[in-house]
Amino acid sequence: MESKKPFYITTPIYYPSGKFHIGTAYTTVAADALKRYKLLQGYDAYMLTGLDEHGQKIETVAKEKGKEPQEYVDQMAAQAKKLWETMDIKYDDFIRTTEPRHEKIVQEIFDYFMETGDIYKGEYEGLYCTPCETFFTETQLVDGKCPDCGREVKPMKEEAYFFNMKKYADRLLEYYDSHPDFIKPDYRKTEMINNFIKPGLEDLCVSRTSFDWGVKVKKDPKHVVYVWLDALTNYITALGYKSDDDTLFKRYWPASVQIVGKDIARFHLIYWPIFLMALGLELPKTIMVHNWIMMKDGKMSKSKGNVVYPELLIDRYGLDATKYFLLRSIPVSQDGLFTPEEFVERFNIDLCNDLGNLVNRTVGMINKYYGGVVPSYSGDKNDQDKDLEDVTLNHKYEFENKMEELQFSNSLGEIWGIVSRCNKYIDETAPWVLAKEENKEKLDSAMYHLVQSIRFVAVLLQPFMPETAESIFEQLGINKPELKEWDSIKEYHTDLKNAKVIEAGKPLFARLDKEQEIEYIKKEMKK
Ligand code: ME8
Repeated sequence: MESKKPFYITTPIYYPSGKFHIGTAYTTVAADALKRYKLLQGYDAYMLTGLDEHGQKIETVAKEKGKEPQEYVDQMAAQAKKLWETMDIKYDDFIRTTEPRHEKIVQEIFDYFMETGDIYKGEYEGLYCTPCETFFTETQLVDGKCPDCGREVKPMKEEAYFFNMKKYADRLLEYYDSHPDFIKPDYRKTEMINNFIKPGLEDLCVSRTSFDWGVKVKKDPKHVVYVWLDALTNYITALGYKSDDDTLFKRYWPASVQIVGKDIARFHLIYWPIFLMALGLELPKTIMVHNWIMMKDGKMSKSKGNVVYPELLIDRYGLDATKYFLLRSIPVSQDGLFTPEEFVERFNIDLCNDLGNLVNRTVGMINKYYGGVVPSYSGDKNDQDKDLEDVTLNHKYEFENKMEELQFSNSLGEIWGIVSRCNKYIDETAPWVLAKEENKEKLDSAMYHLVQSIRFVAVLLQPFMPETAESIFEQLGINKPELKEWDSIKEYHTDLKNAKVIEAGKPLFARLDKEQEIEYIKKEMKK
């Protein structure tokens, strides 16, 4: 294990303020796919997720439910872990900000910043949005409301500690400049510079006295640490930073990829790197900001009755189809849209027609013409075969590039590029005609090439749709582990000797009745 290169991936830690919907699940599903991809490539990939359990918002929600905050977050933590288990998320650690291992280090970090002078005492007067736990100035408001969530803000004044952000603004800009991979996609960097840094970075208020559900400032316990300073440090406290055992920190920090949604980009692209600079630590290699999954009528919200929970889709359509839709639906440059129509359409077209039929037809033909045994290949390829080889390798190459850019939807698009080319290849070669003409050489080559290209599809699909990938391997009779590995698709040709497809191919996905399923999803959403 030590010889493998470490690759540390984090998701944001979620607010346990309610049940997670498909939008919130997105970040974690994406991180999980990235982790599986890096494992496939031979990295020692380590993934962290968890819960952001402090702050006024959580205190209020707990009260509304008639519970003590700790009792409430304990219950929510169990619920979150259960969802990740249902979704087969392979996280390595689940941090909760109420754990002593985290709270103790947050206090030490706060003390340290007081000692270095990065944190100083002052008085805060401003407009506060409770759900977002953020102060705003008049000019930052949109129509007099919170620019992030659109809710009412109220005037508040309190003695508070501040973090000297201004001091670091130039260093941050220089860092952005000299580290082109730090922010992905690139346009988020421009947003940060133009919207927040250039207009002048304000010092950040990092303590509160108006409530006490949080980490107490050790030297001034009527203050609790601002929930964002508390929360952001989870990425290092989970690794044992400043603790008696910092083995994980030494191994995995700096993070390779930190994935966050667009609403929390500012906290991760400005405050987080500045806190790290102030601690004298290295910055993460890449922070990836993704767009959101939206509904036709805007954001998902209980009050609108337009919320889709992952369980609804998983129970009826399976985990892989749900993951596929999530990862396929958010483009790099804009929000993705969930509609029941689009979900059912993608299921029927991408999964049943394109992928499912391809595997099914191929297995069927090998059974029919070869009694199930994949024919060997004489090496005498024609133009169609050569083209299929080139297109397959090219999509694989592009897949790698897109994964490097953390463009999950486009990466899946590359896999489907191979799928479409295979379907076209079947039409072009018309194996049933070759069989009739007894053109054995060409038929051998066609079946062999289809199996190889579908094998590429299955290898590349493993991080995203592991069950489907396994089912494809099984149907093609590819049992040898080395034929499922990343290295096995370095080159097109591999030894398929003894591969025997299953006797009766099973459809990977059963076609949905469009009208009926759209109705079903709509009805369940209203519940
Ligand atoms: O922000 N589509 O937690 P959170 C895609 N506790 N992603 C979405 C989404 C949607 N419709 N709705 C939410 C917090 N998300 C903080 C993080 S980290 C130190 C602290 C994403 O529970 C959102 O962008 O509000 C974020 O990445 C994640 O869900 C958790 O959001």
